[in-house]
Amino acid sequence: MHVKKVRVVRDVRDANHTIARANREDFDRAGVTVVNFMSAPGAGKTSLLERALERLELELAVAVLEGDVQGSLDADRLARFHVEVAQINTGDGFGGECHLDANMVRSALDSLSLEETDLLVVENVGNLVCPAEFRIGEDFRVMATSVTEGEDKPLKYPLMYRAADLVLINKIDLLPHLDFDLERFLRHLDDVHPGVPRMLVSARTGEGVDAWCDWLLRRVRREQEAA
Ligand SMILES: Nc1nc2c(ncn2[C@@H]2O[C@H](COP(=O)(O)OP(=O)(O)O)[C@@H](O)[C@H]2O)c(=O)[nH]1
Ligand SMILES: [Mg+2]
Repeated sequence: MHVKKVRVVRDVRDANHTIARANREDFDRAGVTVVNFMSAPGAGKTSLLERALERLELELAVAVLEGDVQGSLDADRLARFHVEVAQINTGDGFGGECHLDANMVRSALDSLSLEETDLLVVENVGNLVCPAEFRIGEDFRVMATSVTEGEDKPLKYPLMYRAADLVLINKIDLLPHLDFDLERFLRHLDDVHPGVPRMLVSARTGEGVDAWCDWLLRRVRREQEAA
C-alpha cells in the first residue's frame, strides 16, 4: 500500500513559519524588499518613517503596511506621501494581538501592488516582546529604540534586540535633557547582540536619517541585483 506522508503542522510557530515562507516566495517573485519595523510603543517608528519617506518616495516605489491593534492614525499620517498604505488592525478578527504574524500580513497582500513596489515597510504593532517571535516573510528586521526608554532595555528584552539586523537609536535630540548613559546602553546592546549595526538618529531634527535611508537603498539594490 502506498502511504502518503502528510506534514503535520505541530504548533503555532510551525504554522507561522509555513505562511511566512509563502509570503517570502510572493515577495521574491514580485521583486520587493520587505522590512519588518519593530519597537516599543512610541519609540518613533512612524516619525522615522515619515522622515525617511521624504527622500525615499523620490527614489523608490515604496509601500507601507501599518499594523495596529485599532485605528488608522499612523496610516493617516502617511497619506501626504506618494506611497501605497494598507492597514491591518489586529483587533478586527485577530484577537487584538500585540504583534503581526505571517497570516495577518498575508491577508493584506491583496490590497498592495507588490509587482510595482521596490520596498515594503511593515510597521509592526508597538511591543518589545511579541513581534520578534513571529517572522512575516521579511528580508530584514529594523528595530527602533529611543533614549527615553532607559539603558537597561537590551538586558530586559534581549529577544528583540537580538532579532534586529539594524538598531536605530532614536530621539538623540533629547540627550542633553536626560541622564541616559549612551555608552552604557551600547555596552548592553553588545552584550545581547555583539556588533549589531546601529545608528544614532532623531526623527525630530532629521539627524542620522540619511544614513538610514542609505542603508535601506543599499539593501533594496542588493536584493534587486541578486534576483
Ligand atoms: N523629541 C523627539 N520626539 C520624537 C522623536 N521621534 C518621535 N518622537 C515623538 O515620540 C512620540 C511617538 O512617536 P511615533 O512616531 O508615533 O512612535 P511609534 O509608536 O513608534 O510609531 C511622538 O510624540 C513623536 O513626536 C525624536 O526623534 N525626538
Ligand atoms: Mg506608529
